[in-house]
Amino acid sequence: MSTKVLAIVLAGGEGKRLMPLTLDRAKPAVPFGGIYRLIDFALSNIVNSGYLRVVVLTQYKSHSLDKHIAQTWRMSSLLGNYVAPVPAQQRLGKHWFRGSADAIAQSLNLIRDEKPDHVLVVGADNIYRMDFSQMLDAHIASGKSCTVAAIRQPIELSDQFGVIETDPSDPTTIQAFVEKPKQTEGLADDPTQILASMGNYIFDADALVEAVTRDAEDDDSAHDMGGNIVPEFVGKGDAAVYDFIRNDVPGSTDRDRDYWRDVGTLDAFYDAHMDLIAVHPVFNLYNNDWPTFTGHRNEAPAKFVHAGPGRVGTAVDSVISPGVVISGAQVSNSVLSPGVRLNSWSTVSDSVLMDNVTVGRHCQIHRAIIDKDVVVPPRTQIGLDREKDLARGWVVTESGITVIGKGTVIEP
Ligand code: ADQ
Repeated sequence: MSTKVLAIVLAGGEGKRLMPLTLDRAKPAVPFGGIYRLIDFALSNIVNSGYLRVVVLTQYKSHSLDKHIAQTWRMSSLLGNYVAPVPAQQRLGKHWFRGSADAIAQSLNLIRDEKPDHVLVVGADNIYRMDFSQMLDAHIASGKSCTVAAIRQPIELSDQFGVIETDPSDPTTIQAFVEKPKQTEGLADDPTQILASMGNYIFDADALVEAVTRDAEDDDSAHDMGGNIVPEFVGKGDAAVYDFIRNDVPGSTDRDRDYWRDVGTLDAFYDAHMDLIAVHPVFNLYNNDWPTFTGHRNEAPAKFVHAGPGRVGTAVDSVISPGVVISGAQVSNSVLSPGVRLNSWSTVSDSVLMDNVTVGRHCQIHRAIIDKDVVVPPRTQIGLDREKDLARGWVVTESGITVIGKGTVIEP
């Protein structure tokens, strides 16, 4: 059935828990996987699903996000297709976006102009592959006005997700939806798990416009999609659930077909990188049937240099981007972004190095995330001694990953 779809990407999140990576960029603009930004995964899913009219709602420190979208996601306007970043419009008063529903309320003119039958609303901070056209088919078949995509998650994480309870006599209908509950019960067939909202929704356009308009006038509302809008549809018996594991994306394997990661914390962000470099990756970047698009700088190929006796430049079990030069240094289990330079007698293991990080001679870097443009002076140790790293002002996560913010000047 042919239906007109407008896709809205919610990209205004502040990403406090990803500090210092979000110190001067919005969370969806955080680099991921060597050459991507987080938002590339949501946008690639949308365009691979065949939806080419896309608005990206931004607000917080959106400069590098806007730049990335303008440079990478320019589309041929010949057919009226676009990916357009839209900052908070302040159409409803002089505030920026409050919650995510307010972001949509302030941009309702976009829906009125485009006149879609359905609106796909997705978050911008998750790593996964999904064909939204299959979700749309299920949405239409359900006869409901709202469909929420869902995946099972460990019950300990229930306070990070919208938790869905389905109707036992009609498992596609959502009976209850609680946003980030402190305590909840597990699923009947597995008490260790909950059914979590993925933060992706499809609405009948008219019903969405009506709901966010009403919500905007409610001073008691937090104006949040998960906290306010979805529960309202659920309360009317008008919300369906779409089970993500039914989604079958071209080219996916048994290992990665139901991969979905919320990379809201530094540890989750780090773990998702390690998923990429596993020998049999649980998330396969090399699926050309469902490509992840991004912008490339014009970079020379990666180069590995034998710099002298005992100074062989190598990398194993690693993802190495163009423009990297590994000269007499050893890299393992790591992800290196474009322009990284490593010098002799240094080792980098279990780490993520972003664009243009330069590492001098005789350095040891282990279990670290180093943001763009950091210069690591010779003989520096990072990630070997938690207390020393903290004393130098770096962030060390609960699981012991040392994180160094963009452009940090490291004293020799
Ligand atoms: P969270 O991700 O915690 O939970 P939220 O902080 O609202 O919810 O972020 C959702 C998306 O909206 C993100 O992509 C964020 O960048 C964006 N966003 C937030 N505020 C915005 C604003 N004012 N303007 C524009 N964009 C904004 C959500 C759901 C849960 C679900 C999880 C799954 O609320 O129910 O389980 O996602 O990750």
